[in-house]
Amino acid sequence: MSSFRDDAPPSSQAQGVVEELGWPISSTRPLSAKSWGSFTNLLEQATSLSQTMPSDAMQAMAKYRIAVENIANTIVERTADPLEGAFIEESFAYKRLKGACFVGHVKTDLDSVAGAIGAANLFDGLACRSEDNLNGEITYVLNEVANVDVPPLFDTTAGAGVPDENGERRSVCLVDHNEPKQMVPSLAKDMGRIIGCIDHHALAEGFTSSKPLLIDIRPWGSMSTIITHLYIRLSAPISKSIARLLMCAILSDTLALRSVTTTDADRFAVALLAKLGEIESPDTVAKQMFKNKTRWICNLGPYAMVRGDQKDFSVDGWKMGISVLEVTDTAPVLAIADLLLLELRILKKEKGDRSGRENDVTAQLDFAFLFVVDVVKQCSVLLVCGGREYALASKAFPGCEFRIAKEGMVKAPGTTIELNQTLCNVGGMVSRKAQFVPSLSQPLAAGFTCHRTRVTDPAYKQGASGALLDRVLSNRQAEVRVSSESLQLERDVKVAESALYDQKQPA
Ligand SMILES: [Mn+2]
Repeated sequence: MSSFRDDAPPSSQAQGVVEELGWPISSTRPLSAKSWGSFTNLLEQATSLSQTMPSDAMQAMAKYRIAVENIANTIVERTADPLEGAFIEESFAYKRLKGACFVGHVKTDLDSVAGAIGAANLFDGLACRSEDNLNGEITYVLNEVANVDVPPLFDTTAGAGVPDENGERRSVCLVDHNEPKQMVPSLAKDMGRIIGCIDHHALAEGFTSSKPLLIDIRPWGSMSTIITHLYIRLSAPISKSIARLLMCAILSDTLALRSVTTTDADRFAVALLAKLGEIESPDTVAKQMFKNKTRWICNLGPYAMVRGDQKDFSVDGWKMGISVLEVTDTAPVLAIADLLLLELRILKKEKGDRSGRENDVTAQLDFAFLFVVDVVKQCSVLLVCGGREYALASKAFPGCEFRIAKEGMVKAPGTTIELNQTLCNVGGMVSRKAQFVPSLSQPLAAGFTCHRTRVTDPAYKQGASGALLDRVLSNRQAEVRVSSESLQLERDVKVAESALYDQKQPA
């Protein structure tokens, strides 16, 4: 069945597994329809590599070595003399992205920023960042790996958020998101400007348009993989700097190609970009990236740690918020687990905050979860901030061990959860999109009930601690301020804590 095996030279058995899999693609012969046929066989054989190679990035490099060398060599010639396919793509499909403004999602990440820069470079456009603060991973990669400028802020940049000297604003192409909730707020109110979307997320219900858009959404592990693919399809040269930037973004989104969201497209792109970026060990770069991100995350303080990478989901009328912290070491995060649990409780309430007016309980969350992902060991723990969360987590992660989130904690967060239920070890799960959300959604979709009804239910009643916490928050007794010492966002936790924890067990 496999022409790869039938045609294999007899000596191939003696060669290394990588060499064997590479045959008959040659780094000197140009790729042809025939050799791409063998490439398909090569992909089918790929699983046999997993036991023999030390890391996923090394596997990818080995697996695609010959194909990568081939493309790296020919891509320069193709720039001068584009393939017909590239000519057609550029003339017809992608012409409308020329000169556009490219911008990623708020609560931004490396994939969003790198993808915007990569796309703007490809289409002669303007890359913008969606918000002011960039995490430690983004600044590390921009400044120290890729050596590119930090893109300007969308809202204050001429041609992006404000008109340029000719009074004009560019068309916008979204990268790495399509949900209005994740757009720069000024853009979400002005979606008519959007002419394109390059993304790797599920299509959101709220994403509509009055005119047809150019949409390139692929089920790959990173949006920057799609941008890499576009460079190749359009026969465009990939500079060392852009190659490094895109490679880092793919490593970031796929946790160094180890997340379940990783596809062969991502592995191939990393192998190619490492070659073009002259990076010998993507793993070493990834480790540095994750270390910089961890240091940055742990310096944020509990308020920002809970809100930095937080998304809301709704299943069968239940509303849950899921925060994720990806770190190389979970110890410094769990050392402040008590404060994180408190912030999760406050976050649920905060969603109903109507600046000064009475809290809109129906806009609150039913559940708030925080997953602490260990990107080195590729496993996660879940912080469980209350009785509802415990009820759902114990159904969503059956058989997983629950324990106390922080040794020495003395008060459980609420009257319907015990101290030894405040952390759940969910094991080898690491992906919000592919694992956390589906696991938590499943029981909700299957008729979940607990001691409370949905917050949107007219019959919903908060518990005593919830009601008191509401009052504390609306009286601004635990307001968030910038600490003059640490420059972290901080609040008077004592008053919030006593509202939450000092309630008598209901009779
Ligand atoms: Mn992404």
